[in-house]
Amino acid sequence: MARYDASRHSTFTYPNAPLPFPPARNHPLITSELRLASVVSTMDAARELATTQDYLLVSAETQSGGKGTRGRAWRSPPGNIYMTVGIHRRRLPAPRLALLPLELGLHLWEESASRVTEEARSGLKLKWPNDLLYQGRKTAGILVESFGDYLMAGFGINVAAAPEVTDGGAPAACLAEAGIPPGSREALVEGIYQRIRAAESDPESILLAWQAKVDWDRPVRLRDREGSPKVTAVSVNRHGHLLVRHGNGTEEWLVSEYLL
Ligand code: BT5
Repeated sequence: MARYDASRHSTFTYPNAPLPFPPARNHPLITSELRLASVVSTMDAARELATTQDYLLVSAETQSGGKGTRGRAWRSPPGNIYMTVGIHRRRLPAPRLALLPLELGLHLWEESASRVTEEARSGLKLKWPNDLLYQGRKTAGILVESFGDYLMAGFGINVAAAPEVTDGGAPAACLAEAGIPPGSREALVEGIYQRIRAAESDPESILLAWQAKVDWDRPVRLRDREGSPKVTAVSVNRHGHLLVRHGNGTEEWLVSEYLL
């Protein structure tokens, strides 16, 4: 079994990575933030805000056309978090870019876990590449889109409400069930945004931290494959790809696949 083992990959060499990483400290960080009441999707609003900033943040109270991956809809009632963080490519050297989905999931886990009750914390897990689950039910999802010089990372986090899922997706949960105090929304938004801006973690520590937050025993389904086959996650590599084992014992690396 080949779960990621830091001792076997102790040196990460990315000869083509733009330097410096993180960018020089004397380079001022240029950012923009926008808080909105209601939008169609914070992904679209973020595109309008993007100019040349290093990072930008758009958040909204509700969305009328929230988007998931592959054209799926993201249900967006009030009380939850809908935010998009834009990251300029100059802040995304190759090693960070490769593991960005896992890095984003980790920020989400850290900020959520630090606010729920101690007993609930062990029920919070990540699912590849970056869903947050509480007791096995989907609590948050992240959509990453490319737009010009930016990668736009959209976070939908069920804080107060777990909407009913009627399109064949997994059932939802919300952080209120895990005891997050009312009124935590803004701090959670800000916490995730700060973590993304301050991220300095090296690939190795991202992989190790990420692995520790996954429920490896939980079988997952490949939602977009015929018959939604059930697979078991085996390991993750340093490109952020996931190795899964099928029922017949064959193994396959997933690069980008939706798991139910
Ligand atoms: C995701 O897609 O998980 C990415 C969701 C990203 C939403 C954020 S909100 C802020 C920003 N603006 C946007 O317009 N989008 C981003 P995916 O893995 O494809 O999951 C979508 C599936 O999750 C749906 O097909 C449903 O089955 C289920 N679902 C929909 N709404 C949900 C919710 N609120 N909670 C849990 N599951 C939900």
